[in-house]
Amino acid sequence: MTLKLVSFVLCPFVQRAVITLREKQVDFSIEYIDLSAPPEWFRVISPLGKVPVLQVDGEVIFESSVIIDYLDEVFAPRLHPKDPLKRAQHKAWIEYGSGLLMDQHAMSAAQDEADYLQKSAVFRRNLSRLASPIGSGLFAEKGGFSMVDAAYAPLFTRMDILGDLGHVPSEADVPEAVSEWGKRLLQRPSVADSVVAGFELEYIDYFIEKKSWLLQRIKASR
Ligand SMILES: N[C@@H](CCC(=O)N[C@@H](CS)C(=O)NCC(=O)O)C(=O)O
Repeated sequence: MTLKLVSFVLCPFVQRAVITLREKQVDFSIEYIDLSAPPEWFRVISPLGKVPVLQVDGEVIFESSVIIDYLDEVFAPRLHPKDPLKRAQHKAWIEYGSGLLMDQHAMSAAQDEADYLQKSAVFRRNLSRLASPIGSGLFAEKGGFSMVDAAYAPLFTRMDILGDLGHVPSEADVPEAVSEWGKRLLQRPSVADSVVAGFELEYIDYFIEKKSWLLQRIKASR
């Protein structure tokens, strides 16, 4: 079976699939495209014009949650919970995590202070809701790592970069259970290996080019 992932170098949704493939030790190739000028072949195969796209022997799958579900069905070890109710709950929280990734992007891309403050409040409010499923043990799985971990790790990769740059939400703003979870995920080799070398700089440059209020401010203060 030949697996090819179509990616944009900074995309957190692609990163979910990369982490899953690394956890399962499955060989795959990856092709990075420029989303601001996508190649014609990508327009043809991607109905939504979005990455990730996974090509399995040339057949196309899109939407990160569908891709990771497929990978979980086909390759061991199983990362979703066996119990159908718990699995459904994890999938629901993975969907919630997709919204959080969008909130995080919106906050980083905000063009002025007022917009930033509004987007950052939404991000922090939505982030704090994670304290409940973490606190109840919903995300704890016997194997130590589950699909919900793979789906949320990209959020923490970006929070970690912003945190290193001195950005809020600081530790004080993030429920402890959430930041502890993030720290644990970032130590996982599959997560550390899920982005390109020099990712941090690419991430910063991307948002500076997009005239991000936050990143420009951080850059100016360094
Ligand atoms: N719901 C999608 C979201 C994917 C997504 O938003 N990808 C972004 C890059 S991170 C994209 O391809 N954007 C291009 C566009 O919207 O035109 C998924 O989970 O795969």
